[in-house]
Amino acid sequence: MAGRVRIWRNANLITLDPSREGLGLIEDAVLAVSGERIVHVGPDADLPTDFTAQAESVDCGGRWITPGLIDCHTHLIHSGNRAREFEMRLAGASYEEIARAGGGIVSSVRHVRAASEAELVAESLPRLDALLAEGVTTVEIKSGYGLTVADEIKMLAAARRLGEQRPVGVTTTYLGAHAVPAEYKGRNGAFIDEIVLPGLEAAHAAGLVDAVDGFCEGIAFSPAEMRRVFDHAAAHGLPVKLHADQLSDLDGAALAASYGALSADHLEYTNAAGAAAMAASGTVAVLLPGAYYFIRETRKPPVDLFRAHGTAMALATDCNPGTSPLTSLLLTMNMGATLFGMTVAECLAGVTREAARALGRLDEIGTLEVGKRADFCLWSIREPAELVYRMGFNPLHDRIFGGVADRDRALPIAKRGDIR
Ligand code: DI6
Ligand code: FE
Repeated sequence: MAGRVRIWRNANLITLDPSREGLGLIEDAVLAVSGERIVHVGPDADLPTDFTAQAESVDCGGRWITPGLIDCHTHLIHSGNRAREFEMRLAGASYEEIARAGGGIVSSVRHVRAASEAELVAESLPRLDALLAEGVTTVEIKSGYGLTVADEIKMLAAARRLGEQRPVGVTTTYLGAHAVPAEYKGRNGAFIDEIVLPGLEAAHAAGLVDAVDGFCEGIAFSPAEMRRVFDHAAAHGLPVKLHADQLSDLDGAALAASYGALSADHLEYTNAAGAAAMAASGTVAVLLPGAYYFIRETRKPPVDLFRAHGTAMALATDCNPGTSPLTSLLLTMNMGATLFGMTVAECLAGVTREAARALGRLDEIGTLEVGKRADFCLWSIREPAELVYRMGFNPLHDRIFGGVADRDRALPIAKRGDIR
């Protein structure tokens, strides 16, 4: 047997292994790890003796183990916040009044342009630490607040840097087609020609792009404009994702599916044909209840249609300063259940296996299976539903990334007061 083996015993496993039923539960189980990989998953009684002989073992005390949580849709890298704008909205201010007061997405763009890469990293680290403290082991991070070639690259480089500063997997998504900046107002086509497509090429050449995303909406980019971006992504062999049907039904889900997108996200206004097309193309529905809650949307994503068609569903925070200032995947699961009517099993799969699928990384992460990365969490709970049930309580006991437990490293968690 290669390498030193470490075994976690006396645990209950939520494996999410698709070859097992439901959550893939195994009680009184053992998880064995060698190096960065899982080498055995099963009931204690089945543990091969060569493991027990030479392995170092951790007694989990009957705790539960899940795969490491995966936040598959975030705008974690940003600068400044929009609390003032939030307060104005509470007081009844209109969109125009907020825009006139310098608020809205343009204010986030202004802050990101003014920040250095190091400042973006420093400002975003507390948000990342909040996610890690609740068991996140992989996070997707988008650009989209730079909206110049250099500033989009700066955001993606900052995202990669976060992954070097903390034990976490980071996947980067190029979101040049997020908004039209003031200097291109009314000239979407020119913005795509002069910034979005050249930015995609430059960021990709720098090795900073794992996927390409866009905001397909009346207030952002049309389906025809998104096709231009997706055609360019396809020409460079990059997978795509789409912010689709969030505020209106533009057939965004079907558009994403027609490009074999990894995911289509938001989807409050998605129709039956869109749900069916996504199921057929294996495009994951990434649901973002934090944004739904924060903007007080009333139209729910069509969860019943996704179930009926067999469309995979994931859940993510959409952490962003404008519509979802949320850094808790545990609360996101609770919202998926209470606001969208998802089951406990759907919520747990949504932040593990289905989130991995939405990132195109299911072969590596997202379930507890032999051969996958040893990214997992120990929870001080008595039953799986507790992870979805509580609001604002964190039962995480330990987080293991690549076989190494946070309890065995001096993990520098930035002071919560630092968050901006
Ligand atoms: N959908 C949203 O809700 C946000 N972006 C997106 O694509 C809004 C981002 C912001 O207001 O900063
Ligand atoms: Fe988003």
